Amino acid sequence: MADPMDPSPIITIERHILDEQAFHPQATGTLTNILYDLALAGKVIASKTTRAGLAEILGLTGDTNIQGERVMKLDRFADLTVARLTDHTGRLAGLASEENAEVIRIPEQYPLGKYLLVFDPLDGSSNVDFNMPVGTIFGIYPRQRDGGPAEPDEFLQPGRNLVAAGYIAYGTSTMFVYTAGHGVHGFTLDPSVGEFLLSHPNIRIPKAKYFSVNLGYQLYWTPGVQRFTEYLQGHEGGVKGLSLRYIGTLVSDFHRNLLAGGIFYYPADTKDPKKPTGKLRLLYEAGPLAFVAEQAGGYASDGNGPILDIVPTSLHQRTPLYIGNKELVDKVEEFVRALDR
Ligand code: P6P
Repeated sequence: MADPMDPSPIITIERHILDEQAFHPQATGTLTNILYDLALAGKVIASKTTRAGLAEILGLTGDTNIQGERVMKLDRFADLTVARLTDHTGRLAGLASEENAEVIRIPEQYPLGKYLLVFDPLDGSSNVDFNMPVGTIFGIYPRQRDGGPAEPDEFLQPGRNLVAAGYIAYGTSTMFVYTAGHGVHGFTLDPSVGEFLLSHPNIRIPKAKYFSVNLGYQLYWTPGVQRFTEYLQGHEGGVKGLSLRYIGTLVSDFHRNLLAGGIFYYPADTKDPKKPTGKLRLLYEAGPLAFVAEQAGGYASDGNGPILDIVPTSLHQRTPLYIGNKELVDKVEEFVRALDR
């Protein structure tokens, strides 16, 4: 008879990685601690996103970021929160953020570490004013050089080099989802104890139920992508029974498709000079989520080949993104090869 006083196994992020220690023989605990730093940042950001309407941090700062996007107050708060909770620990040699044109350097008074952090501090921030879900995306790379602060070129690594990646989804609950190369694991924040607890071990993407795309731009897609969209809608031998779900926050659309099965895509836009290679950024959006997708049995492509094989040429480079069930992502590559070449 189980002891009623014995709590069910409470598995935190730290305990989970320690339990997985066998997979990480080289682990010195640094990676664990970076994930823990990010989990703390997530709790701090969540404390604001759940009260955004009250905390007078709605609205715009009046600034514009490198993307040419108007910076929301919560964007700036999230960006500073991640940077301040990770820049002094001696675990990182530099950071790259969607909100900062240049690499964020480690302040001189702090030691340098052996990892690089890339992140989108508040993905979907334009939705904050409408009480829609938002998220934080992160990726952790190994340094390519020893000594001295990380220079921009050290960040231009293919996603295949990622040692860990994941996201924090600020929705009806706050979830921390990560992979360190041995499966994908989800933790849900228990506000009563202020800790992320394992709730979704070994996530594997199930059979597709959804497709997620902004059909408002359909006229501007290539013939191959238009044909793929018709295929998803069941035309001419296409897939039957998929539902369209689109929130307009990459993290939320990806998270639903990861847990329920489906594909998200944001194609290149042949008519918008701002989006000739799509809207989403390779280094700190598509790359980290592609690592998660592949670790969960899915796949991510730019329409021609794996996102994880693309070597970035600039920090804020954009890419078309097709991510989710492998059989659906393979299909869009087939239509692009047949109709767009
Ligand atoms: P659209 C949010 O602004 C974002 O960067 C992603 O989170 C989201 O998937 C996409 O843009 C939505 O873009 O053009 O459909 O509004």
